[in-house]
Amino acid sequence: MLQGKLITLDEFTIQETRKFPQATGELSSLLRDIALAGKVINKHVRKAGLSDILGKQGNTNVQGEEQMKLDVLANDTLIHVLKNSTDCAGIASEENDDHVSYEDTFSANSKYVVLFDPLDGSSNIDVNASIGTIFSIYRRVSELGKQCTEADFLQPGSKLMAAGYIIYGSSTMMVYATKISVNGFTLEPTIGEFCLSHPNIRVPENGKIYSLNQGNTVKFSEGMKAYLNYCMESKKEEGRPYSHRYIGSMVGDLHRTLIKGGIFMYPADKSSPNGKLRLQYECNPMAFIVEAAGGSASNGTQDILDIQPTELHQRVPVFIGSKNMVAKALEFVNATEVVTQ
Ligand code: P6P
Repeated sequence: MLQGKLITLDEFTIQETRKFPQATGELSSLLRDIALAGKVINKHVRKAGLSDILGKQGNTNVQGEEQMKLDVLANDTLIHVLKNSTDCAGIASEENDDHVSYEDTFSANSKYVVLFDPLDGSSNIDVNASIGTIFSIYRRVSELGKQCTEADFLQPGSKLMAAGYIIYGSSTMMVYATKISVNGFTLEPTIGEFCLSHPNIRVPENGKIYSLNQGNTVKFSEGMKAYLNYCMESKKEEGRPYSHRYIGSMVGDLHRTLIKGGIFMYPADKSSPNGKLRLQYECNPMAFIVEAAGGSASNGTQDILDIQPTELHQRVPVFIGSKNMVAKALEFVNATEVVTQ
């Protein structure tokens, strides 16, 4: 609510478009389509406990992960809505082996492609914890009028035009970033519109929360173990010991980090040398959002957004959040000798 008036997502994106005379409104239209898909998914998530939509689909996805019924519904919804968009040439999804190129003339002449994790954190569906849809929007590099190519979907995060997520939590919010700013919109269910509720989100440079699956500690590097000890060391003047918060849903953990500050990590470990999270539709969009809000995102040695993808479903370690906390974590992780406290 700004100056007592609700600003809808559409009104906001139109205002933003007006700032760029050369803008065509295609990106705004694509964001509207993604928001529509989010509203449809939200409808099913909100009543999941009452309809036969909970539980497992009975098959596994390209990741070898058991698909939840809502995963499949969310994936199908996004593919269908974006196929009918006039601004999307094709998609890639966590749930699909390969990218999908839309063949109708409108789509083939569209200049954007979209990658998404349709329902991240789906293991939380049955226990009613926050889950989310994560999306990335790139300008295609293949020729307009032709089919999309793999290269369209293997661009580094630094080439992103926009990225965002929809979090199905205590309220349903859509947060998206361009290189200019990060803004959050809360779904007002009585009018079915996402309305501006968190203008110009900035990540605090420092925070008091560290977030990771501490159950993996025995498999971490010595540097990573040293950093965890640092987090738990009681240094009141530096706000330590930090609090540990971990939902096991990247969107939930990252949304808290974006709003309150802190650091979220999914490091490499002995059994997962590249960590668990996927570069193209989890880490890159989240890194784009967090860095646009003034935070940092690294794989431990390189800015996430600078990584040149080689495979659609590749995984990367991730350290993301408040700039100063990420810097401190990397000091420990990359130390050649034990960092003093
Ligand atoms: P773990 C959910 O399955 C997910 O992809 C992310 O949303 C989440 O951050 C991570 O995996 C949780 O993984 O190994 O801690 O259960």
